[in-house]
Amino acid sequence: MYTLLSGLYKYMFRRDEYCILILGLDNAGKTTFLEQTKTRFSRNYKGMSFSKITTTVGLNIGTIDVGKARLMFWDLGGQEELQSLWDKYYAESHGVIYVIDSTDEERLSESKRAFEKMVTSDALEGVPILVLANKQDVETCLSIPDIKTAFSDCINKIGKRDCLTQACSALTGKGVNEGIEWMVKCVVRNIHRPPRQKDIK
Ligand SMILES: Nc1nc2c(ncn2[C@@H]2O[C@H](COP(=O)(O)OP(=O)(O)O)[C@@H](O)[C@H]2O)c(=O)[nH]1
Ligand SMILES: [Mg+2]
Repeated sequence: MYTLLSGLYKYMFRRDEYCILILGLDNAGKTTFLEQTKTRFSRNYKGMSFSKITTTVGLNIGTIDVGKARLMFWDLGGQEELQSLWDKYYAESHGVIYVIDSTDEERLSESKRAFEKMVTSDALEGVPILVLANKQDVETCLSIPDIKTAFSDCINKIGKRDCLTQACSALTGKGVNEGIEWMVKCVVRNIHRPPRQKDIK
């Protein structure tokens, strides 16, 4: 009887776990996005003040539950010397959130290069990518069409995977729920697909 009940309990409260990487150049707003996400999706989470967020040197982690899915976020440092560490996490990840600073036109091509490198990595084949055009609360920011144009020659490298460009403000929270809900839908759907090449090896 105990086994039956504990089995039922485990079944009812079981959550599938998914690892989501948060990538992008330093200062794009990755850590602010993670804090905003935790504040919105974790009932009792008392986030740190957004103004207290400082440069990420190592890695920030965070977990949220959405329905039956548990998302574990890894917010990796975006400075050039830390970008070489990103691919150490690729094989474990189910989704990528790539954050772009829409106010920084000067570094847009640098961001595109980092995106291109990430998206062509074999270890990420088929993994859904949410591109966040962040800082849309700033009036003078680049629009979604501007950003899509700047990234247009990456489109054929994205392949058949799910990819969405979402306007967002990590600071005000605009677009955050939409982005997370889209990601949940994609990773949950993917778990029922045949395994990725790297899982077969
Ligand atoms: N206006 C505005 N500023 C933002 C937004 N997101 C982040 N920032 C600011 O951008 C700076 C870098 O943010 P941070 O989260 O540390 O970036 P990270 O290096 O990618 O983790 C900080 O001063 C943030 O307050 C946003 O949506 N709008
Ligand atoms: Mg950071």
